[in-house]
Amino acid sequence: MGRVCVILKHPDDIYPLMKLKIAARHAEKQIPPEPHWAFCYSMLHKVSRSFALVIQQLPAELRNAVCIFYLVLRALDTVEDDTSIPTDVKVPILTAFHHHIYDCDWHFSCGAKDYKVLMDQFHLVSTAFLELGKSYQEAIEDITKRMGAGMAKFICKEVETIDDYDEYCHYVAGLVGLGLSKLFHASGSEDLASDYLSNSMGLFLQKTNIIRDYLEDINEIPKSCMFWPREIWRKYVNKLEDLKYEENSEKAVQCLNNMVTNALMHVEDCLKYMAALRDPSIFRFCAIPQIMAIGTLALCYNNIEVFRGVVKMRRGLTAKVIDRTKMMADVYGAFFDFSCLLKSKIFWT
Ligand code: IN0
Repeated sequence: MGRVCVILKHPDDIYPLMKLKIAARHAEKQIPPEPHWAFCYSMLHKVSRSFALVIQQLPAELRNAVCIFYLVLRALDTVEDDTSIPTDVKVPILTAFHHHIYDCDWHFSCGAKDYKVLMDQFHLVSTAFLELGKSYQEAIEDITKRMGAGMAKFICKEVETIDDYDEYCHYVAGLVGLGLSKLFHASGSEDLASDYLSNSMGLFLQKTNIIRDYLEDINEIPKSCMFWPREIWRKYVNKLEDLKYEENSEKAVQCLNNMVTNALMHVEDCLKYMAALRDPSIFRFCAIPQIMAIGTLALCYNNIEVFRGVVKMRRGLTAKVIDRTKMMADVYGAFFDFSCLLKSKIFWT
């Protein structure tokens, strides 16, 4: 469907879409004057788009810490994802990344497009990192260390069991939750959340990405790692790639629904985590990605298109979520609505 058709079908998307566009333009004008901070914020806008807007609304000190945390994680991710780096080169970079962030002379060229620029200019991220308060630096260092070690452990390792799946997601996303909770606490705005609930926040987002990105990941050349656990897909097919073939459509959708059901187990923890937040801007920062995730899961459920192309929430709906998420009642409302949509797609036999 073309863009105009989508808008004609959803005319009430227009107002939030325009509001988002204006907010994005305003945010891009607010880039700080110091060159290293200017680089970090313009990079943030390039790699995260709408999410950058929500970061921008955080209180100043916390905003800087989250911006740097986000870029450090993206850089770590770029190293992990670059299949052209031999394992014996990659592992020491991943495991020593928490030292590299303190070293303004360190750099390693890899990745492509915006990510290549991020890696080539990484000294600007380090310069900004060194200006953060000690407690922010320590939280970022600790998570970078644990995540790098976890990524190194999972290089070339198949995700066999559901426990492996939870462990991998812990390293790449659960730890982000633990780190953010520490940053929120360090800013003085929030109580320190439990590690368990913080981890669930990350797992819910990451599992949604892994489900949505099946086709992109399986078609990647050279072959990239796959994160759907064998313990789930082996009930439906012999090889994970068999899910994309038309003759296996019925099995593929059953497997997909099993994956979605697994991700939904984290919802209760996520709602508990968000209900405990006090600062309205921190609340929005956490709630918007979570609502996008439950929306994406509802869209993916029972949907063969996951194995045929890209399944994504329409831009207008994303704009609406950003515009309308203000307090916990909005989160409960959105989770309720998307759960009803998902329930309507269950085939009762
Ligand atoms: C994130 C998370 C994120 C935000 C808020 C609270 C969180 C608590 C626990 C874990 C993660 C939390 O949100 C972003 C959202 C994002 O980047 N959205 C993209 C869309 C996309 O598809 O890439 C956008 O452009 O809007 C997120 O996905 N991750 C992330 C990374 C770093 C930080 Cl500091 C926060 C990535 C991931 C892997 C899910 C943790």
